[in-house]
Amino acid sequence: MLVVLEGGEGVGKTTQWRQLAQALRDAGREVVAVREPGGTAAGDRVRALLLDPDAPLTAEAEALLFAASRAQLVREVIQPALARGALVLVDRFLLSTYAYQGAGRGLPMAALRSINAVATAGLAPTCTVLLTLPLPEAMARMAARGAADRMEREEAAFHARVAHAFTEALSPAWQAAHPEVGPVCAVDAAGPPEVVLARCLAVLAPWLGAPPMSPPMSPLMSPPASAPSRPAEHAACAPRHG
Ligand code: Z5A
Repeated sequence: MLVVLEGGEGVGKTTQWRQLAQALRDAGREVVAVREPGGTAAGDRVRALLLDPDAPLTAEAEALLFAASRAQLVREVIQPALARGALVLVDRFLLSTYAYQGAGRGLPMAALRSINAVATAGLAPTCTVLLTLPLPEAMARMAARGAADRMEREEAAFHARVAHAFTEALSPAWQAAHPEVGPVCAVDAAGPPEVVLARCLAVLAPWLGAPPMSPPMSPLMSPPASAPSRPAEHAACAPRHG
């Protein structure tokens, strides 16, 4: 399984990425948790360049650098981990490129899809969990955190375009037109981290099925009674709140 966590900045995605990895490990799964950009020695150098506020980049160079980091991560980490049966949990993936470089920067989607088909080697996520939070609330979380990187310093209109693109990705029509992104499931990111974690696990339950090892199983890992044993179609992850 390749599980991706997505969302605009300030939604608490990285907090959930850590907690989700731990919850799945506690349930006996081998979890490889990586973040984009980065996750490899080369990718971490690319990440430093991409986030450096003192290194201006053209939109095209930025898109190619994100794709370069992804190409390295897919081949060096993700493919080998999937081949041995591990669950790979990625903090951001292809959908971020579509939202930030496509909607945010205004680069042509056809070009982004083309370079990223090379970067991902055709690998589509099993499921993308999209954390949602009203923009002002997300911005308040970021402001409370302090220092902003190059992307976070973009103007409010840029972040609004990104947020709109993420919302658009939740529509069945958008997902049908972008099969390389796989199913995208919304999770309400409001509330304490442990509540958000429970929502993430509930949304993933149809894919996770039974844990590979016998109990102890966290109550959070219990699939809801109504959850199908496997995802039949994208509608299986209709947005769930509360
Ligand atoms: N990017 C791109 O443009 N194109 C691409 O293809 C890819 C990425 C892959 C990566 O930066 C940047 O690259 C990102 C998109 C772009 N830029 N932006 N802007 P990053 O990895 O450094 O940052 P990030 O991905 O945006 O996430 P983050 O900084 O980790 O923020 P976050 O996802 O919101 O996570 P957080 O650190 O867990 O939470 C933010 C704050 O809220 C923090 O102080 C937490 O303590 C707090 N928090 C977390 N959860 C809660 C709850 N539940 N309640 C209250 N407060 C909370």
